[in-house]
Amino acid sequence: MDGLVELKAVVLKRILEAVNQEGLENLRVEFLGKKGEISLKMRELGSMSSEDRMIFGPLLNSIKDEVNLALLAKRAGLDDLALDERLRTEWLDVTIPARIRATGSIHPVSQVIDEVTEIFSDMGFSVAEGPQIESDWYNFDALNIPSHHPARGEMDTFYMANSKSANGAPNVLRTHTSPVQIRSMQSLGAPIRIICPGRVYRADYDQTHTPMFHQVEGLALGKDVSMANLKWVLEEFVKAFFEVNDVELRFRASHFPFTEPSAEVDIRCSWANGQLRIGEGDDWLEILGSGMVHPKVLEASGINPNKWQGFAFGMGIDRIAMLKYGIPDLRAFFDSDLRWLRHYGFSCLDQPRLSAGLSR
Ligand code: 2NL
Repeated sequence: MDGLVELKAVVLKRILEAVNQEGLENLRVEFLGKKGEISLKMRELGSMSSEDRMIFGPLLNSIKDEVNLALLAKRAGLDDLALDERLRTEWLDVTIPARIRATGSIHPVSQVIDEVTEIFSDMGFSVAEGPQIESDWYNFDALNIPSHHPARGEMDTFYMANSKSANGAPNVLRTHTSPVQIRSMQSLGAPIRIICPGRVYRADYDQTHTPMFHQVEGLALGKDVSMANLKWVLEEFVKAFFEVNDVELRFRASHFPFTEPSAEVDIRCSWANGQLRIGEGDDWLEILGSGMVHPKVLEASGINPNKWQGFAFGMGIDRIAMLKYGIPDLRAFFDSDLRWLRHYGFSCLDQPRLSAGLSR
């Protein structure tokens, strides 16, 4: 156990002289690691006489503590030096203009769905959604369109090659969102007030048709819900959506298999220099189809037609988006052209809010 004091002096001196954290760590291992010089000496205490241990034990411990303290102090000192060096050499020019970041925009279809949802929510309608691949029962039979019915042919239905429903008939891409309403009537029963916005599909492609487009249908059932309620709801909707105080609706007798009676609804408008004005003028603009839900449709949906009645309507979202925002070409809706999206898209902050200015 000779030379402990000298050993301590050597270790402390070398710690003081260390120039970086790595050198310091090497010193720690050299003296205090498992096979370090000081650690080995600690181990020798075990084979000493108790008198010797009384002397060397405390001495070794104090040396170990001192060395540890020196290591800590030096480590902190080296950290400070490293920080000073970084502060001296690293710098940041906070006056450089920020890089321009790409921002997305809200597609007019999404914007209009949000607007329609806001307006109908205010009148007590909830939003329902459902599958885009449907059985022919939900898409046709439940809506009083049996398999021989000409409406099946007129709909330009897409049939799924690899997907069959329970009765063996091929599934279809839904041609309207009505199946969502059938499903909602089955699960929620009556009374009910819902709108169903979503994608629909028909094999048709020209200037005014795309094979995928968007529809919103509405349904209200109660004990005494009538065409009068339909008229009020649609008037309120048109006024809020087109932001006009007054509007005149024209109900034209029509025919759909799923409503009886049925009406197509036009709104009074004018087209002056290619600019659409709602609520004034001598023109009429067709915006939707509607009617009282056919008793057979209620029955198919598990609702007693002797107890409940109500109205339904359907309109094209893409079409009313084009009308409201003056978008000339339907096909551009689905081209994903960034220039088009920047021009016709909406800011995420441009949220439709009835309370904030839509005139009613
Ligand atoms: C149109 C016509 C319409 C409906 C959709 C409907 C749904 C159920 C029951 C009864 Cl579940 N009717 N929907 C009713 C009338 C017309 O859409 O020309 N849409 C663009």
